[in-house]
Amino acid sequence: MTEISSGRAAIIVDEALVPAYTLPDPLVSHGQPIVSPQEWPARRREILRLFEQHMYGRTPQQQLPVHVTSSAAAAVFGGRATRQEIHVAFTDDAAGPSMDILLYLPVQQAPCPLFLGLNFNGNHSIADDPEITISSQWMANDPATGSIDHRATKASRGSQASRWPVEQIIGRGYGLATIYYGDLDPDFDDQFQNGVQPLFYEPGQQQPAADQWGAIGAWAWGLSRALDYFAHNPAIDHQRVAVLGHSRLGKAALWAAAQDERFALVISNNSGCGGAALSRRCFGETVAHINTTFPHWFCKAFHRYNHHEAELPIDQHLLLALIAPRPLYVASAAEDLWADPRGEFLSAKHASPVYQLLGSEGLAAEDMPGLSQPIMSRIGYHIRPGPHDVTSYDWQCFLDFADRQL
Ligand code: GTR
Repeated sequence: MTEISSGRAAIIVDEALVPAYTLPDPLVSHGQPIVSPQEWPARRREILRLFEQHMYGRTPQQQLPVHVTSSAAAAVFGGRATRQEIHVAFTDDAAGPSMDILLYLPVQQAPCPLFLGLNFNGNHSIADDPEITISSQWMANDPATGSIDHRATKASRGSQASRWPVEQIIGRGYGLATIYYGDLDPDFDDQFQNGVQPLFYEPGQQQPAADQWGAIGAWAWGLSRALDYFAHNPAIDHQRVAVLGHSRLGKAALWAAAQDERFALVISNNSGCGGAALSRRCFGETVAHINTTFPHWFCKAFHRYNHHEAELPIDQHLLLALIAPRPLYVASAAEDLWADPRGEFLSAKHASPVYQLLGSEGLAAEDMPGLSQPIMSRIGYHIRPGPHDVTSYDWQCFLDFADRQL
């Protein structure tokens, strides 16, 4: 065991210490091999149920009485794009749970493809633009001041701009939509009293049952509600929406696309444990670490796998297989050992047989590529130098991948 950084539990960061493991086969159901594409939808449903029951929890299917209001579209970037704020209220109560979509669209004739992703610090943090409403939601801390008064200040405008190269995205012909993840469920353990979960409680219910959704489920649900809205906006090609996310929000993006097949392309950036990385490797963050530090992220049933990864009926290559045959890109960072880059690569590789069954190429690599040598097959992958983050190099690869695959 090696201590990776102070304040974090001791973790395995040495390949030699990875335990021997056997992964569940995506193409075997109840001992029977899946040999034709026609058999995949039933196997897909079975895998999805397993993720619901044992890991992320079930997402409610009831439709809410959504109310959408939009600000006027303002011209930005010298008239090359518009910026708009879309308020989506989930109930008839204007003060009830809601989300705000910050939407940038290139000015063009045809409906445009779009990247959609949740952000960590409020929509106002992605660009230094005084016209963007400052989030009034609960915030873990203000990235600009380090203040933990749990509300954002003006100083945090644009504090996350390096992760959101809006002008570059627009220049490549894509729109960008982002939502503060705390609109859907503020990221702390309050036994699910705030956020969208209570909207779905049965009479007398106080919190989700052991197999019902946690925070990641709620964040993923919000991504699908954004997609509902895109289908009503004629400027957006809602059949070409790429959903992406970094870290915990990468986990949410993968889970959203696994459940909702309307997402045309998925990008996981450094999503790690509970995202793209294989749980059974126990490399970096483990199931026990994540459930202890973030008891509200997954369903309660997942906690029984703390230190018992081998008993999981699923592993994360099966989550990636649920995306098939849609394009999927997995991005790792070399210094981000907590997220297990090799585990992310192997997961993509072991999802490939499902892509191949469906007539697509999967990941066109047997071994992990070198640094900054992106693989751009139907499942794409790169590992770049540097720490846990979203960099302009990552975006360059995401845009190149979308150009090829969307
Ligand atoms: C870490 C967590 C990771 C990852 C990360 C993030 O503390 O252990 O699973 O989600 O946070 O979201 O930045």
